[in-house]
Amino acid sequence: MKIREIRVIVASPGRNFVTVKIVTDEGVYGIGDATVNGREKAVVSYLEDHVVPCLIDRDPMRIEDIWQYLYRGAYWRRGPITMAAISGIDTALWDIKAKVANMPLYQLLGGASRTRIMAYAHAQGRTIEDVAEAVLAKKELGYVAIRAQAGVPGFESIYGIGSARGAKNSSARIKKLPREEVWSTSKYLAHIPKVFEKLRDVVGWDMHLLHDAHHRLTPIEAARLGKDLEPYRLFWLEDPVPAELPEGYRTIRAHTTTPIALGEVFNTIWDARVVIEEQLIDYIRTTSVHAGGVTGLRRIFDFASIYNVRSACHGPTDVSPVAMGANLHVDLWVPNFGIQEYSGYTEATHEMFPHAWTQDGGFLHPGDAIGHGVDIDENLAEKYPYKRSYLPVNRLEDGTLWHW
Ligand code: EZ4
Ligand code: CO
Repeated sequence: MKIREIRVIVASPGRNFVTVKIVTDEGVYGIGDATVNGREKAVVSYLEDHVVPCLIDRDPMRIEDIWQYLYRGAYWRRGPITMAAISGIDTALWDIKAKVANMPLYQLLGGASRTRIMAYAHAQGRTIEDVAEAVLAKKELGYVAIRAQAGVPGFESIYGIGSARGAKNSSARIKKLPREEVWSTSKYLAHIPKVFEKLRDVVGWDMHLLHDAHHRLTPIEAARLGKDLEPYRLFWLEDPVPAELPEGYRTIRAHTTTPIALGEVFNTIWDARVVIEEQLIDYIRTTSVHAGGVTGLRRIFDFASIYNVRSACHGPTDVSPVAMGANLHVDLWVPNFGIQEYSGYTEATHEMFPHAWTQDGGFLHPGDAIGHGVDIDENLAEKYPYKRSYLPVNRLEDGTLWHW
């Protein structure tokens, strides 16, 4: 079997997605997600100009060799663009291999370790009352785990939410440039424990509550927040500090028993090595589209398993239904499964990516279709052309650029 053609499909059914389709000379094809939110075209060029020509006529069964060829062979290793391109190719190749084997992908990985996959939903609101209402609405849908994000009094945007109507910088809106938000760590730290006090009053204790600090704190601030949140028994505190300096997590760990989740922006096992090896985190958030596909994810999760770190694939709206499907196959197999993020998709997105994976209340399942079970409707994709779009940027009250 040979790779005959690789198409890179860009479409925006509500948001931009980059999808790789690998077609073989025997007619079998596979698809993979290669989306990097806000930098989509860079991955398209990486694939079309540099990767695709190298793969035509290769044997699609040699997934590991192709992974190594694209990783080591580029000389310039790691990074989100390179790794999203590798991820798209890798996921499509696993789809092909599973189709050839006539099995759902999770069977190739070692089979199911569980019957269903616990997912967590997002709930957010500007006021504490609004968050409480949003959490109750998700509970009503059957979720047993919910991430709660609240507005901080005095600020317009609910931080960390890409789609929120945020700070008014209308010129940026007109030119379609990144929206700018305003942030104060001290106001946030004073407010957020009150949010979780209220949430425990409202939903009780039989519900996993999560919170995402979205990389905005320093280690000692995160340690303080973790301590202040201990009475509310969070499932986790996510991304408290940017992890370019992973040693900073030692400070957090030394001070609080609030579990820590990290890694949605990680691309490789090396990004995750220190925090896993030193047991500084409890959940590793790498996802198939950004961490090297099924091959990369499996390697990271196996490594994490020996350090009592559990899987928690990133699953926001910008991780396409294709990567979600691949994640769910890994989730069903992975022995050290923790949880799967699921923030849902627009109707148009579900239609454009017909998928075998299913949702039942707060639980997901990859389905039993052969391959990873997700497809792309290329005719529909043509109706949703690419639209330039950015994540917001964030500034302190004095104008200093901060982490979004
Ligand atoms: O901001 O996916 O946990 N989820 C998140 C996401 C990220 C976006 C970035 O593209 O933090 O909402
Ligand atoms: Co996050």
